[in-house]
Amino acid sequence: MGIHNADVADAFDEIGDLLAIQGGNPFRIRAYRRAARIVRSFPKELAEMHGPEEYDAIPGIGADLAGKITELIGSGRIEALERLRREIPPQTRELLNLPGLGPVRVRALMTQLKVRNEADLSRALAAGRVAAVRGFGPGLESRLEAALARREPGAPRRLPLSVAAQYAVPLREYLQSLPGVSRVEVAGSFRRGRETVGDLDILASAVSGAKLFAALKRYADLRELSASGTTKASGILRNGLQVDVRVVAPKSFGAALHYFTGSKDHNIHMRRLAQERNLKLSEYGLFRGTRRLAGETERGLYRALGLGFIPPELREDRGEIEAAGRNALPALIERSDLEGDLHVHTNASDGAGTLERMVAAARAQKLSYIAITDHSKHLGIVHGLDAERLARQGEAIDALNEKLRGFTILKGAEVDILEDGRLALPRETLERLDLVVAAVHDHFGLSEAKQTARLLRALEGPCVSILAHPFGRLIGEREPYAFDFEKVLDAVRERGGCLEVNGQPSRLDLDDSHIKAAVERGVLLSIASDSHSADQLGNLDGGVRQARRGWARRQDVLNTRSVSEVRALLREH
Ligand code: DGT
Ligand code: CA
Ligand code: CA
Repeated sequence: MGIHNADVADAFDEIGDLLAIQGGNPFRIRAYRRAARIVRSFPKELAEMHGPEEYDAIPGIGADLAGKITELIGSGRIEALERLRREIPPQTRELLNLPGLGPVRVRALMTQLKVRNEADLSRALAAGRVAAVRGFGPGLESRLEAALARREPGAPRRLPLSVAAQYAVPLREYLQSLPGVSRVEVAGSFRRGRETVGDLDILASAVSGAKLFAALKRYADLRELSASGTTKASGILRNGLQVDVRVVAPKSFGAALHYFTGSKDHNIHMRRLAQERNLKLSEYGLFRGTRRLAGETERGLYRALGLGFIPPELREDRGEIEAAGRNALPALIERSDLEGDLHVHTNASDGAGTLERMVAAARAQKLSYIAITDHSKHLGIVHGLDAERLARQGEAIDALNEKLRGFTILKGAEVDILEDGRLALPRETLERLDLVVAAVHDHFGLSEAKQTARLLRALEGPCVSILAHPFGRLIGEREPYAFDFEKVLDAVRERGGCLEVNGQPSRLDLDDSHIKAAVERGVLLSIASDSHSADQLGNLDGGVRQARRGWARRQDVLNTRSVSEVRALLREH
């Protein structure tokens, strides 16, 4: 049985939740949550590494957690988690799935109202006792009532794209390697690069559907499979992800790939377009009467409708079909367009790699510059830099730049935006840097008006070049904070600044629709890896995918420019 990083992360999250329900040590709880986040987006499969010492070397994973990872990979279970599960009944744990209920609130319900399951909660709500519990207001009360009313047990959850990929990629490779299988594609939201995926839609071209399904039944990560006939099967992977598999004839492969890539809205619009031309579009092809005009390839299908090829990332019916009709599709940015990365950490703050190591990793990614942007000294960050240490890092960068050929390190910092919008480092310090990446790392719960004022104050000062992860969300974990995006866009544009598309798999922040809005307003983007170790430079791929979903072209992205152009733009700014 293969244990994937997502399984380790889920186990750590669950331990964190259960400890919190028990009122456990906040530092331990935080350590588990942090480890879960790190592991979930860790670019290498832990199961393929060499045990505890290597896990221990990952920043954020201590000896204790390294041991737990080893235990889970070796035995399929973590004894400490099993014990917690015995101590807290499953019905109580399920309360965590309700909106607004985290472990702290579940604990409050348990200790103050003796609520242990949904039935208890319904009774407490009906009796009007919940609003009186600390941290529960009337808003939350009515959300809980609504959620309990429409509750479907075991409702499916969406997985982050990066997690789904850990299952989808090996599954595709497995199917592709079977004899008699000529082509396999993962379609659906996965192919469109949506940040979360509801299920996997797999298309295959094979000599025998029956043989393919028989082989699929033997796939280790599959929990169950039900095939109906020889063209359709549905299964559930061990992590609960549903997989729909269809076997299609080569002459229909393009049409099927188009249909099952979606989105549904894109498909409906395309079908209407076909109808207007007295054609019929289906997953089997494009037809006039019974004559097949296209179907073997997607390109042929679009061409037969008078359209250029629409990249899957654009297929959301947000104007891409009209644009294709006017021959005005954007030439979307590609990974190879990136020349540098303007948000990289080292072990001077909370990263794992030395300066030299991060440079080597960036060169391996075919970049020609990076900006080192370690954290400013502020709460929450243990090793944040003050003016003094930042100056010393600057000297080290100068020295290394002397030695480097064909590569440049820019001096930067990731500076906290304080609650009132001031920056955590003084202006004189920041002015000595090549660029300043500013970010919100606390006080997420301010009102929209206050959060907007905070951001505007930071952006309107002379220092900030790039606003990092502008919404502060963590996918599936933390909602974006509230602020007036339009006002922030205007402020950034006026000052010639830049908004970040953070490529960390749990962030992907800006999201696609906000990227599109920024591009339409002519606001420059910085696609950044926000690397905390050498292997995280690969986050740039996810950032590029998200930027493509937001219609971004090469010219919309600052770090497609050469280092001298970037320097000139930053100076102007
Ligand atoms: P997901 O799985 O929720 O992340 O999103 P999708 O887009 O993968 O949706 P899914 O798995 O329900 O269906 C896969 C594709 O099949 C979808 O993108 C478009 C196509 N499709 C599904 N239902 C319909 C439909 O009712 N009409 C049309 N035209 N296409 C559909
Ligand atoms: Ca799907
Ligand atoms: Ca599906």
